[in-house]
Amino acid sequence: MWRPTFTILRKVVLPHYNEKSSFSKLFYSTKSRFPRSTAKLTLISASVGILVGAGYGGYTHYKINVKKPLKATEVEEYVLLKEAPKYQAQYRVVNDSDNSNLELVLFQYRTCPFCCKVRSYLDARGINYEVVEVDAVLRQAIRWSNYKKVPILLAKVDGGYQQLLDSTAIISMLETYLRDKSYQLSDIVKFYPATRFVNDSGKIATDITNKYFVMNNAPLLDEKQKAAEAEERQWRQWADQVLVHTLSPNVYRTVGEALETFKWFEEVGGWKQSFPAWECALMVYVGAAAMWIISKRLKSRHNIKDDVRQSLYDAANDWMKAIQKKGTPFLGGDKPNLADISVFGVLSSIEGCGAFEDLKTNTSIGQWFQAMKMNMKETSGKHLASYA
Ligand SMILES: N[C@@H](CCC(=O)N[C@@H](CS)C(=O)NCC(=O)O)C(=O)O
Repeated sequence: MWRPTFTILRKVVLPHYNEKSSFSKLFYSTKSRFPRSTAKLTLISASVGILVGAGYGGYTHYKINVKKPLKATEVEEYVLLKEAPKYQAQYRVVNDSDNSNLELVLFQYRTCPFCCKVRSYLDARGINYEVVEVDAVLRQAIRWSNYKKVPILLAKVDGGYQQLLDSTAIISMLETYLRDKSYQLSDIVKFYPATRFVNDSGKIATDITNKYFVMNNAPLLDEKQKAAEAEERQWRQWADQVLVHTLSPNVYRTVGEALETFKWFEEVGGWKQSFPAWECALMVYVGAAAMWIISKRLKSRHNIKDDVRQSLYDAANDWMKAIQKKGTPFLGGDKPNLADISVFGVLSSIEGCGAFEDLKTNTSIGQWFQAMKMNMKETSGKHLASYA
């Protein structure tokens, strides 16, 4: 990546040392039009600029190609930690009837749709867990991890702590575990290889193979069950690839809405209890400004309509149509399936925003959302302040 810049560097800088070269003629032709000191200054500025450019190019090259070599699978994300990283839990969720034998810590942003999705799953399955709120600007609480996003779920396993990543993969892995507890989560991650790749923006991204699949050793499914599983996968995918992209342009639609949204994040995320005042202010004001700007880019990247609310309503209507077609309270029938849990989780991330109120007023999704909430209440544990 930085080689072309290096070639330019040689061509421009070397004549400086060898005034008799053909390039020096070029330089001197410039000299005839500018005073020597101006020309010198120009050359020095250009050289410094090029050196900085070359340095940055070299650094980027190093970051992409040397420090983090691209490997197809087996990336360091799944390294087993011998010891738990130091963390300060904000609260824990305790369900006395949890028999999962899991010890989990969720590193999250309270209102990140992917984190909400994981919490919805844990609550729907009545699993105990601790929650660590991560500062979205400084991200100190996940410094220990080489995965730079949330959610990260840390699970105690034999011999250490297993990091699980990607909300959808986390849900599939836990569901696989609950169906057959003879496997440890450190074995189950092997069914879900993590792959690194450079995305369209030139950044290194991680994706997880098989993430929409729940593994099991059950005998072959009949056609009806197969169709139900395929439908569940399809809507889980829709939650990640369609629904989630309608959120940011809606909750950060104007500067005012972005600020209101971040103030709600601060309140429900318990930021004031977890971070000093200056860090809260940084998160609220820098976050709101950044997200207001970014949301405009996200709007065009994901083909959201100019009337952004309409895209949100369209998504909700598509989802409700699928449920109405089934004639049951949930897509999963009388009980929510993983698609219901995922859609609920994603939507719950904007529950305190004006956009969510508008959504309930303008579509019929409110009734399903309320039914999900009631369902979740029956299964989820109690929230207890952290003892840490
Ligand atoms: N595919 C991932 C996406 C996770 C993700 O994008 N999380 C965002 C927060 S909503 C994040 O951590 N972004 C990086 C950052 O904040 O710097 C998942 O489903 O967990």
